[in-house]
Amino acid sequence: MVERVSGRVGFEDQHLTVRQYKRLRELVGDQVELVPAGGLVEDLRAVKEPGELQSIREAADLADDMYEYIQSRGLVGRTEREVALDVEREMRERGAEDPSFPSIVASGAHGALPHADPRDERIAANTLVIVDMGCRVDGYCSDCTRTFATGDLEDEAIEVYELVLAAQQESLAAIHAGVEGREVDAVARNLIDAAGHGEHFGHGLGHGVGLEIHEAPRLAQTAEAALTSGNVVTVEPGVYLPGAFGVRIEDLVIVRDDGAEVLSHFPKPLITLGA
Ligand SMILES: [Mn+2]
Repeated sequence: MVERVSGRVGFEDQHLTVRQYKRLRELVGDQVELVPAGGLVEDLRAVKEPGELQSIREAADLADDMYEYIQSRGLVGRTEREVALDVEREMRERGAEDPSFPSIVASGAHGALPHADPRDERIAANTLVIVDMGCRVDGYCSDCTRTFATGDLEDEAIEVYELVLAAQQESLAAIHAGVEGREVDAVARNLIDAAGHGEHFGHGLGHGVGLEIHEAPRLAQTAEAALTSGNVVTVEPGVYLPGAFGVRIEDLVIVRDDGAEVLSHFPKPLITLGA
């Protein structure tokens, strides 16, 4: 028998089903006001405690190690799926609970799809390959993207790579507690716009990372919330040329009062990997 009480009770309105809500409504009785409070926990979660930061740091370190592993194994001649499965097996061997999301390995024109699934296609020489993956450690996610070359590239691919790298570094430098998410997004977007690729950067600059791979806060054109010390966000501009190639470079960072502490350490200048 549930004791009848009065007052206000917050409930999680983003995931609670209608059926569960009706059951809750019955259980708490008429004297209780149910208040949608789905953003409450996410807002609390957006500022990480030291123990949470330690887990995220370990997850980011493991992702760094995975990029070194990819570098040691080469890309040319392997299928995208082979590379993705190999890295996911290896991260588990080294202590990850899981990948923090299905790994993306996308070569050539397939890289122009920001959320590409790895295919049973062999990776060719002389193209670009986007690798976007993360590891889960103690329940906490990491997220990192690097774009590799597999040989000689056309000038346009090199120019786009340098543009994305500049946008990534300049927007990283714009991060500190107090800046709005949309202001950081604008730093990268303005640079990419000015180079004539505004229409080829079709997603937000970044997102919060924690227990979930996508959580608060956002770095996007509509993100008015100011960043807070202890937020953990990605910074991941991309340029995608349909039918040709894509470039994305992503670091995971902790927002601090005076800047961004970058947790992703794998080098960002263009690296060429052979077989
Ligand atoms: Mn990401």
